[in-house]
Amino acid sequence: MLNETIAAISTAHGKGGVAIIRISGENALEVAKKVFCTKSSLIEPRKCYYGEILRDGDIIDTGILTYYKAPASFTGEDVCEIACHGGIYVTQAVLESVLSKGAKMAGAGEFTKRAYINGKLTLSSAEAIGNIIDAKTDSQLRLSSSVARGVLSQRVADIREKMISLISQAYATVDYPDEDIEEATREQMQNTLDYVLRELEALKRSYRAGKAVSEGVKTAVIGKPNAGKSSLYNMLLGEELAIVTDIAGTTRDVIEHTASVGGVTLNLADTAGIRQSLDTVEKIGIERAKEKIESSELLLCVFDQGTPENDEDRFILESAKGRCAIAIINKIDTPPAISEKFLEQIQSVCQKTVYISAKNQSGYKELESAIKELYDLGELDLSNDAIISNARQFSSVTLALDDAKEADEALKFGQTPDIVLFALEKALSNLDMIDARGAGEEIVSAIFSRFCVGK
Ligand SMILES: Nc1nc2c(ncn2[C@@H]2O[C@H](COP(=O)(O)OP(=O)(O)OP(=O)(O)O)[C@@H](O)[C@H]2O)c(=O)[nH]1
Ligand SMILES: [Mg+2]
Repeated sequence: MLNETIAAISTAHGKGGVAIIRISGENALEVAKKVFCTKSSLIEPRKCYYGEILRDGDIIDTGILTYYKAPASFTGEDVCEIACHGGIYVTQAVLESVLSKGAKMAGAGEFTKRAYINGKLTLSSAEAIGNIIDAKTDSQLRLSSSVARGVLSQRVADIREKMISLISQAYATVDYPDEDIEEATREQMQNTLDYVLRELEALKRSYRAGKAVSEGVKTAVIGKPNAGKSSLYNMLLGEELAIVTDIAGTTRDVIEHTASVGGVTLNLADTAGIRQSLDTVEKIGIERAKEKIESSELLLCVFDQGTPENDEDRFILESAKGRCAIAIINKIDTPPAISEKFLEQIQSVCQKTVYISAKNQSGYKELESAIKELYDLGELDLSNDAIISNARQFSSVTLALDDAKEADEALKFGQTPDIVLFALEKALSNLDMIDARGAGEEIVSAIFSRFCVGK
């Protein structure tokens, strides 16, 4: 029930300097006062009070109480936060004391869910708070922090406002079904609709970058034995994670780690060099490498410029056909032996070609730029542009865009206003799913259950 007062430890579980126990709900202050004893008789909002923390009448710690009065709090309800010393046992004891005085243990993400229900956060902002907590790279942090601040919600609200004005214009004409939409109104509607279409298209496009940052791109490093795949893998990860030797066939198992390159999150797999082999273990590794080629979204195809191309190189290039692939011409510190003709073929198959020396760690910047460009990160500002970053938002935008296109056709072909209106209303309800004005309880619960308890 929403009006129950809930409590949880909001800081990380483990030993630390300070821990915070958060209480939210109608009785937050009443519960806090039973546990926290301070000299001031009046607890005012937005002030901190030093005092003693009690459990069963005994002082168990000293700490700070902060009171946020509804609606000016994270959840929009009355909130009290007790900061105590950050030991595992003492924090648990303070929480138990709070629970014994009438608060109920909060579920996963329950504070944030209440903030959403009380209109303090939109659904995409709430989701983004979860992503801030989970962020592992700088660009993930910048993107989720911008969505949490409401940059995306603001853009969606702006498009929504334009759609509502279109709908009200269509309604005004639908009352006179025998008449066509007046020319001046039609023109005005067309202008607004063009704007809506442009904005929805830009949002839809932004998913390529948003997804590449937030979810990451499944990437396989492939090439013939000894091309320098593992050397490149280590260069991208900034660590010697894969074994590098001059023995062809060093890597057998697929090795996987995550790297952030040019802001793009690469879920990187190093693979066995592909060749005809009689060795049982190597053969299994090569099979796995081939499976990785199939299941990856991006291929980093490594070619050794110091050796003439052979069937193994040709197999790699063949695998890259029709795929998203970057050619890495490695070992540029050695005399070139690869043919010009083959280099031309590489360039015509792969979206980008980059020259590097993995051994000397040169060419990283060029590869970074290539990846950045491939995922549109050169054009977008992660901190300030409206970017969609998950499948739920993408599906809403795509559906809304399709409906808006339907409305556009109806308007252009002079259809009756009710047809235009029907398409516009569908577009609006699909767009509204982003910030879930119409999202069902199931979607909302699924989003908040990803959070930890205390958030
Ligand atoms: N000169 C030179 N040697 C390189 C370069 N990159 C890698 N090598 C050398 O090439 C050999 C093979 O490198 P690896 O990174 O193990 O190659 P690999 O493609 O992973 O090889 P397998 O796992 O056997 O398929 C090693 O001796 C590396 O030091 C480079 O840019 N220049
Ligand atoms: Mg290797």
